[in-house]
Amino acid sequence: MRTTSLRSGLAAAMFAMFGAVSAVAQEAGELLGAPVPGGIGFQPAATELARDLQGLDALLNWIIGAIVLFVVVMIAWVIVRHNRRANPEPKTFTHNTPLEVAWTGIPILILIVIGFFSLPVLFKQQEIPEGDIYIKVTGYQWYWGYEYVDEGFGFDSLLLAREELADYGYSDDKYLLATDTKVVVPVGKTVVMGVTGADVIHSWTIPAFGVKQDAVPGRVAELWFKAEKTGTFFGQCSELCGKDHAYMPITVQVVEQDEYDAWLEGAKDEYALNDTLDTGVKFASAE
Ligand SMILES: [Cu+2]
Repeated sequence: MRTTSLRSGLAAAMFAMFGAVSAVAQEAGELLGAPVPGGIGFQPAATELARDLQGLDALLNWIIGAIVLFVVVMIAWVIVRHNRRANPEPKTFTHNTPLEVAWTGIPILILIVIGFFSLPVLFKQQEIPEGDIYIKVTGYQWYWGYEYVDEGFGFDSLLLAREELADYGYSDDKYLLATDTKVVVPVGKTVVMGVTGADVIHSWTIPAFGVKQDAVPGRVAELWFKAEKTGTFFGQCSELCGKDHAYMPITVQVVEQDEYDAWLEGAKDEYALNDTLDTGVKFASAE
């Protein structure tokens, strides 16, 4: 559809403009999706989805900044020009039709502009494409379980204690981020995850991928991502789920396709469930 491509083209141009700062940070930083001490921005984007939503965030910040500036200037103007000394005889009118039309119409226009850029980002996240790999992820109190539904294996993924980090090749600052097993996916492939909860509501996220999905018992909600760079990416449960909510991190490793194939062979043996595995997972997008 022509309007769609025009719209996404415009959106891309805006994101290129406002997203420039994060793109620079991306090249300077290491290719890891992890929080950094003192960091206040986003983690470097590792997917198109993350780039889009960071661009949208930048756009909204410009709009918010302009509105705040405008209001501050008006307040200052009122303070200086309309105080009792400067303006001893105040006017007493109560209506001003052009002004009322303006303060109704301009906010509507601003909202339309925001919607014009935000809805394509939302739809891109929510319209689940056909996946190359389907993974079911289940939130438990308090760890995550993963099933590679087409491969017939699955495993649980638990927090690494501080003293275990070095054994698994993580530095000390990855405490509360690193897990014993990790989700391994190939770079440049579409991964569709079916997210559910076994007990209470959890939430699965990888900030660098721009994905976050509540894990609700009795439902399989889907998210998708296509990682553009190899590396290790961390997330944490993002829905308060009980006393160990802070201790159920998420680790995803993105590798080249041949490394993935090799990992898959080993994982099938190591994590085999059984031959008649039927996880009962229904991916709506795969039907
Ligand atoms: Cu939680």
